[in-house]
Amino acid sequence: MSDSVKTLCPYCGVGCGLEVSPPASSGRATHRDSQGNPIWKVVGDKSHPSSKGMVCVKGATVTESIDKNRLKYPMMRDTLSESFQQISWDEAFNKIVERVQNIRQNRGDYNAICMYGSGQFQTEDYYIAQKLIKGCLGTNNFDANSRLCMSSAVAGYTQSLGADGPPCCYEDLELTDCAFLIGTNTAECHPIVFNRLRKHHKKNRNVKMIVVDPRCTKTAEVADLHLAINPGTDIDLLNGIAHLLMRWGEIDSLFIDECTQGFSNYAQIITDYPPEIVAQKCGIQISELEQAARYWADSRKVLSLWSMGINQSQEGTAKVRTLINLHLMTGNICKPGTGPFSLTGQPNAMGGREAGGLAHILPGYRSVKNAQHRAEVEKFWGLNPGQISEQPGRDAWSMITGLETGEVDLLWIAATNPAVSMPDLQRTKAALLKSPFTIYQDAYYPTETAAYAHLLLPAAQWGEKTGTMTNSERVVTLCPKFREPPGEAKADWEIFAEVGCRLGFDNKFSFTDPATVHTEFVQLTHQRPCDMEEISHENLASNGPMQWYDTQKAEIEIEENDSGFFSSLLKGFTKKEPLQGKRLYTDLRFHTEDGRAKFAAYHSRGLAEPPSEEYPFVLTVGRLYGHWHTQTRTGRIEKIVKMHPHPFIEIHPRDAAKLNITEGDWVEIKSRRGTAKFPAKITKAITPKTVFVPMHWGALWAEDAEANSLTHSEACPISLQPELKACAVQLVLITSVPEPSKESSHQEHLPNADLIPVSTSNHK
Ligand SMILES: Nc1nc2c(c(=O)[nH]1)N[C@H]1C(S)=C(S)[C@@H](COP(=O)(O)OP(=O)(O)OC[C@H]3O[C@@H](n4cnc5c(=O)[nH]c(N)nc54)[C@H](O)[C@@H]3O)O[C@H]1N2
Ligand SMILES: Nc1nc2c(c(=O)[nH]1)N[C@H]1C(S)=C(S)[C@@H](COP(=O)(O)OP(=O)(O)OC[C@H]3O[C@@H](n4cnc5c(=O)[nH]c(N)nc54)[C@H](O)[C@@H]3O)O[C@H]1N2
Ligand code: SF4
Ligand SMILES: [Mo]
Repeated sequence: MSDSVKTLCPYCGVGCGLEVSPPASSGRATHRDSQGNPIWKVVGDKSHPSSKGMVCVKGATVTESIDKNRLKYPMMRDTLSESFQQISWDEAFNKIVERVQNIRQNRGDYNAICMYGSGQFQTEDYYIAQKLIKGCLGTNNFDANSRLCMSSAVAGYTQSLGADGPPCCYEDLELTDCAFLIGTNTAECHPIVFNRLRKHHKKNRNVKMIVVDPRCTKTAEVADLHLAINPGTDIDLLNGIAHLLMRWGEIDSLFIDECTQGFSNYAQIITDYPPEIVAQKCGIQISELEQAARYWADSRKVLSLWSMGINQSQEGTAKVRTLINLHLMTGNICKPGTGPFSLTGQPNAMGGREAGGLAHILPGYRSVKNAQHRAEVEKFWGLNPGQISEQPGRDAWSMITGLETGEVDLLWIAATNPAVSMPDLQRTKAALLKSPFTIYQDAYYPTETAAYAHLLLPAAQWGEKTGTMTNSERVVTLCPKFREPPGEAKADWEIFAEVGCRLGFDNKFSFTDPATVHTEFVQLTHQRPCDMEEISHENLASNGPMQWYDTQKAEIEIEENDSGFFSSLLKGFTKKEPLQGKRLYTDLRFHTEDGRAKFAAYHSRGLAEPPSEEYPFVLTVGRLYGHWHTQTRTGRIEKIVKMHPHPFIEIHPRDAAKLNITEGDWVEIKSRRGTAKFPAKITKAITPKTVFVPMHWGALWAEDAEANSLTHSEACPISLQPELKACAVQLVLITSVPEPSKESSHQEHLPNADLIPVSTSNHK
């Protein structure tokens, strides 16, 4: 495979290495996709440290989608009811510049301009977008779909440990003796992380796996203990475990005294969580709760994994911090095989955080609210002091409300499909319809969001541009360009840079290639917690993937490993289990002012929209193994479509019986905001009084199966992450079966129209 290219899978945050080779490279017949395009070959990259050659079905089939239904040329229309007309890039850039300058003229500043980006950007794309929007335009109105995904983890790490950044690494999956998986369906959503953990679990009988999830997922099926808690009761559970550990004296007093602050308030809070009350609130047995606490108590190395069941909540930050509390209380942090480990959703949401890709942060894990941080970035970018605003910009949802109130004049959406993935879709779509000017920069056409765009910009995607991505364990991988983009598609960063130049900032965007963009970005990480000093395109190309860690602390850990203070705190961890730069905080000092990690004292608040008499069920929304989000790629891959041919609703047999619903019956599901229809899948895998639907079917892929027509926008007040995991719904059996029937293939919905009709009345 000499002509093969090593790269990273462009799907999930596990960040598996792939080796891609041209369609006709091996002398065998060229495989073609259903549209006749030759398919590039993909295998796992055995040399990638994170995945060691493993891939899941998504990585293995990714190239089957890259030539289908691509957006190839800039397209423009004046109003949403017109058809798009192809235009040149020159016209497209002129149009953007004219709009931006008009806004500045009318409003006096650029605060009516918003960019909504994505964890599917490469770091170079993210960085240039920050420089343009936050630097040159002086507005912090850049947010990404990570707001819907990882922002509670970001807030939790930052508040508890002093900085963002998962402290663990994947090797910990093979070193732990108790894996605590909460709000994560790792088997389906982070399959290769799960493979690594599961192998270790199977091989070592003493290793325990606890799964906390209202559904008995593929992950929960193999756990030693599955706690099927009621949605939204995680804080009760975590405080309940802490209560028992405290009662049993199973806490690490030395670690608490030497390395943390705020324990007494927390200790006070957890007195309110005795097992009788907690078990009842969570809907589990007292014995199950005790068993979970027992596993924590008996394990030397507890590793927690979490994702959306924790983050997507009105108390997302509190959930994250309460989970971190347990680690601090038991000293299960800073050591191999232990720690709180968030599983990142998208392939480069981590790089986005490093590059400052949310409305309240700046590159290098800096904060827009911190005057020194702003000054450092202003100086580096050659801007006047005060040019970067001290106000956090609009988060994703407030871009939508800004359209409602007329405060947003231009919305630039790139690499995300909000007309499917945002909460409260009817409201989202109505707001998008009001937008004076929407730019939509995507790799595919059509997508649901294209229906709301005035200007479509064709983006080069994975494999068509060179850039870097960072996975959940802080490993940075170079993703080289291995083919030409279709038509006139351009890399996202090039589009942003060209707009910057045409707005008169040409001296700030005179990059010749993505390697120089990366080099500039890395300088902004210097001496920051995410210092990437040694990482460059050149080094990545010659050394392979590289992990960042705290370069300043790496030395201390080795020198002081054996001193009295450290060895007693480290409780018998010796050089046999060396502390390496692979983990953060191995010197037991955190990025807080006094170096101590902070306990948080939170009571549980439960769901933002609890079930009621009228809406008696809790709806939860999540993912299936084969599909990726809004299906722009996976909906076009035969094998995956066969695997998951249509949407469905999971209902517990007891609830189904009460409503006379039998397997395959069509059910209308209704919330305070909208309705949708699904065939019923009756299964004990779901907790009674809770129902589940997948998030993957937007308006182009099925009729009336949009999960987010039901969800609400209530968010965590700290992270501003919406509670996409739960809302109150009612179920009604549909007696006359709607056409097309549930057997209908997705092909009937496969979008091909030149103009997507804009429907304002999808849901009555
Ligand atoms: N196959 C596939 N993999 C993916 C993706 C994909 O689209 N498809 N997307 C990627 C992205 S961006 C993300 S963010 C991740 C998401 O990865 P996950 O978070 O693992 O996936 P979800 O299915 O969204 O939700 C996880 C679980 O949370 C549970 N849950 C719901 N409410 C609660 C609660 O109140 N408490 C607890 N403890 N659990 C609850 C749900 O039942 C569900 O099983 O997956 C990534 N990987
Ligand atoms: N109810 C509910 N809603 C949810 C969730 C949930 O669990 N429940 N999960 C939330 C989460 S965690 C996430 S991450 C979001 C995901 O939601 P979205 O971000 O809307 O989903 P994707 O389908 O991944 O959209 C990515 C888009 O980027 C395009 N694209 C791919 N590569 C490139 C590129 O290089 N450049 C450009 N310009 N475009 C590119 C793709 O064609 C696609 O249209 O959904 C959120 N919404
Ligand atoms: S686990 Fe994630 S990164 Fe790995 S192949 Fe599957 S989708 Fe890609
Ligand atoms: Mo995500």
